[in-house]
Amino acid sequence: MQIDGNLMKWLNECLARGHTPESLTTSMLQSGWSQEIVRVAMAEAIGREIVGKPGPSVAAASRVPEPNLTQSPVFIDTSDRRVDVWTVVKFPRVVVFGNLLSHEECDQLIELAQPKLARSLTVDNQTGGEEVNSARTSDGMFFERGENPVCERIERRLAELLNWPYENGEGLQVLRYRHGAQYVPHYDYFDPAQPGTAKIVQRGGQRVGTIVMYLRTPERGGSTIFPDIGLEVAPIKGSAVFFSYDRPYPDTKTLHGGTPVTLGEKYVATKWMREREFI
Ligand code: PD2
Ligand code: ZN
Repeated sequence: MQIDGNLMKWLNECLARGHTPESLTTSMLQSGWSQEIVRVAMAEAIGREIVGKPGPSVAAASRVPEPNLTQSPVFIDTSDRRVDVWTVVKFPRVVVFGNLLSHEECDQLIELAQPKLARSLTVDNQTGGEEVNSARTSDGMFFERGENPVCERIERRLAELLNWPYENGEGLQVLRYRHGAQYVPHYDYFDPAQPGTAKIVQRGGQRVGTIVMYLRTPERGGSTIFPDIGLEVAPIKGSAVFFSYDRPYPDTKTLHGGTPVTLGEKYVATKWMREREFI
């Protein structure tokens, strides 16, 4: 993000007059500057991120998974597969990959998931338990991390592609969307304001990244949308959309959803990545 020169000049003058970075951050936010601009401008002015009490205004940024995109590669070689880079968005960080999974791997995951597919549950923020959620009309199941050779192979590939430890990944989740099924826009991080979150994040900290891998292409609908940036990703078998969020707040612009499938059936496998080892 490029910060306007006048803003930087004003910020540096205020700092020179003795205003503290913290007080300036607060007053800029109160006067309506976006959190992202304030964060980036302040980091540029003082040469470090402001780390404060976690909260929407000055939340500390976590490290996040990130593919190596230096030199704008057209593909990325992992140990066992050449993955294509289709689309890159800087902020929010979104990368669409092609050829991440072979068609055989997609079919195998669908096959292995069948016995356990049931109406999707989502984490209940109030209790930290799970509940049926009308916002998500797909059917789903979780594999354990490394539950079978195909899961393990894919998870090791993802760890390499996204430069994020295998151990920090949750097990793969497979979702089936039948005709009309959708996933209304949501954030994948756990809301810090909810009472159940403290318990959930004991197992490896917050979620900091997501990759949704498409296992079956529907004929109509079923794209993954990012309403804040007007991005729509077509759910093509073998491809995937990755995005990361360095703090659990909406200013990450990672609101996303799955549009209704209007013809055919869509299957995805989702991998969520945590800050630390997921146990
Ligand atoms: O299937 C999707 O397109 C989708 C959309 C939003 C999946 C998820 N979120 C998810 O698994 O978190
Ligand atoms: Zn999601």
